[in-house]
Amino acid sequence: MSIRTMQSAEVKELLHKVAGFNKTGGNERAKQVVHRVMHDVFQIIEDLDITPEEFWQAVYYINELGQNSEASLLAPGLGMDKYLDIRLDAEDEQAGLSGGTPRTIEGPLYVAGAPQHHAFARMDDGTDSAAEVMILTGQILDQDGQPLANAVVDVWHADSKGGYSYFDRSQSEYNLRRRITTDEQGRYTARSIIPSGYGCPPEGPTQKLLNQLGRHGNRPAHIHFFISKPGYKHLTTQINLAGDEYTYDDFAFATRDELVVDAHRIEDPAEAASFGLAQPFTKVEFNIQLVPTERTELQTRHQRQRALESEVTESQPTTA
Ligand code: MBD
Ligand code: FE
Repeated sequence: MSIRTMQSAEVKELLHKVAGFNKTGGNERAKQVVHRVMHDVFQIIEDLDITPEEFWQAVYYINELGQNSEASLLAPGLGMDKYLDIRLDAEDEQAGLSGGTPRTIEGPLYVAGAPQHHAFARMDDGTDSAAEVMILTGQILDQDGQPLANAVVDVWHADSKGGYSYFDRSQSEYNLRRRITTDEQGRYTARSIIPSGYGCPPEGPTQKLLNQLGRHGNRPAHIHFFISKPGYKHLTTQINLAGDEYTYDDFAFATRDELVVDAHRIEDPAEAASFGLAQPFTKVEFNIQLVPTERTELQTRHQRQRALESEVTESQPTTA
C-alpha cells in the first residue's frame, strides 16, 4: 500500500492551521516547532504506512509515560540527552571552550538543595549496614593544574539497591546527596557507600519500549556531579565505576572513556584511620578540570524542571 497525501493542498492547509499560523496570538517559536514536529509525524505515518492500530498504541503509550512520570527516563534511553551533549560539545568547540573534564548527561534524578559542607561530607545516613564504605575524593583544578578553592561540588548517587532518595521514598531526606565546597587545595572528600547500578522499573513504559527494541534498561554504577565556580564553565558530569557489567553498555549512553574510574579496595588500617574509619573501604578518586569563561550564562546549570528547584521557568514572550 502506498498512499501519498502529504503534498496535497488539504494536508498543507491542515498543518498550517494546526500550528496556529492563521491566528495572531500565541508564541511564534511554539508555532514553528509544532508545525515542523506535526509535519514530520504526518510524514512518518505516510512513509512507514502507520496503521490506525499502531497510531493509537502510540497515543496511549504517551498517556502511560506521563502517568508514570517516565518521559524524562525514556528521553535518555532514546539517546536524546546524549544528543544534546553532542551538540553542547560541538558548540564549546566552536566557541573555543573545549577541554577540561568532559560533560555527560544530568539524568532525571537530581534533587536541588542538598546539605552543604566544607571540604568533607558524610553522604549516607548509616542505615545500609551491608553496603561497602566508599571514600570519594579529588581535586578541582584549572587547566594549568592549579587547585580551585571554594568550588561547589554537588554530588548525588544511588544506594546499594540502585535507588535514589526522594524518588525512593523509603530513603531518608537527601540521603546520598551533598554539596561540598573545596578546601584551599581544591580538594573535596565524601564518605558514602558504593552505589549499585540503576535499572528502569521493569513493568514501566520505558522498559516496555526497550523490550520492543531488544534492549535492557540498566545503567552501570555511577556518581553524578555538578561542579561550579564563578569564572569557570559549569560542569555536569558523572563517573562510571570500572568493572561493572554495564560500564560500556549504559542504556542512557552516558559513559565516556575519561569518566570511567577504578575503585580501589583499601585494607590498610592506617589509611582507613586517616578517614576516621575502623574498617577496610573502597576509595574512588576523581579529579576534575574546569574551563575558564567570562560568560556568566555558562557558569550555571541550564534551566530544566528539577525536584525541589523552583518550578517557575522564565516567562516566555507571547510573540517573537
Ligand atoms: C539514572 O540514575 C540516571 O542517571 C539516568 C541518566 C537515567 C536513569 C537513572
Ligand atoms: Fe543516575
